[in-house]
Amino acid sequence: MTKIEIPPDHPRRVSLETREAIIEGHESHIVATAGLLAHGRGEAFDYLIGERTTELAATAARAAVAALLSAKHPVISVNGNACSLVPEALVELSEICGAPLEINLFYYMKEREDAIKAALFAAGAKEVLGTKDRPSTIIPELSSNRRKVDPDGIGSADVILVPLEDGDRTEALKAIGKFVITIDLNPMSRTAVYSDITVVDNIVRVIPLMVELAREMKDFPKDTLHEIVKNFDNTENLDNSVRIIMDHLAASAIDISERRRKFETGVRDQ
Ligand code: PTJ
Repeated sequence: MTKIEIPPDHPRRVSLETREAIIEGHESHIVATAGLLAHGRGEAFDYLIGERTTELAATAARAAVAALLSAKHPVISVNGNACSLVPEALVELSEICGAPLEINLFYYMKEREDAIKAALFAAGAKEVLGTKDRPSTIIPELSSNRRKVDPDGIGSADVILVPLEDGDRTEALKAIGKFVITIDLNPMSRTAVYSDITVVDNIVRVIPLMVELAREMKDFPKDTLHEIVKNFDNTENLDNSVRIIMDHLAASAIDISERRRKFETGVRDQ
């Protein structure tokens, strides 16, 4: 398929470019077909939060970075969508936090694993866990493909970052005592609700932000990092994230007549 040129002044350029990245990822076997649908659901929620990193999300991202930096054995789990959208930022975050990258796929296919591994190495990764040539161990609480994990990665991790997850795995990881951080644009998803820290934001914006935060916080004393994690309240975070969506919807409804008026006078919006 030929890549379309998105005009620089297109009002929805960022969103369209992100779509292109996901489509390309699908064509090169990184992204599962279901990953395209998952992305569409994410886009809809992103629209509802105003396609921006809210203050709440920035606070959650800070707590997430504090948890990764203060962990004994942190791991970053990588699926097709995350790899296609933010490969370089994932590698950087992994390096600063000393958190190995582990491929863990719901829709497992050897060609997808190979494509993701190649993309991570091309993005600068020196090591990738969770591949077929490595030992594996089983999470008994889980029946999907994701039950196979790397003993040097998720198998022995205390803190795991699982961007864009399915609820079953988060539930299983919690059942075996892991501290789970997720990034999910839907604050009502099972993953969002079961996790210890949920960053309600688009991975495209927030993984680069987490890289910046990790650089800034990497020399913080452990006590300070633990304190940041302890003071974070995920229930409050999720309640307020849903409220942001409701407020945004209410404001958008009021705004419709104004947008129609502007459109009629030739002013474009998003
Ligand atoms: O690569 P695989 O085989 O491991 O499969 C990955 C997918 C994403 C297909 C799989 O994990 C899946 O089916 O996920 P779900 O259950 O559809 O959940 C995905 C969640 O991520 C949904 O709640 C979406 O709203 C959210 N989401 C989608 N795109 C983004 C996102 N959250 C943050 N940033 C995004 N860009």
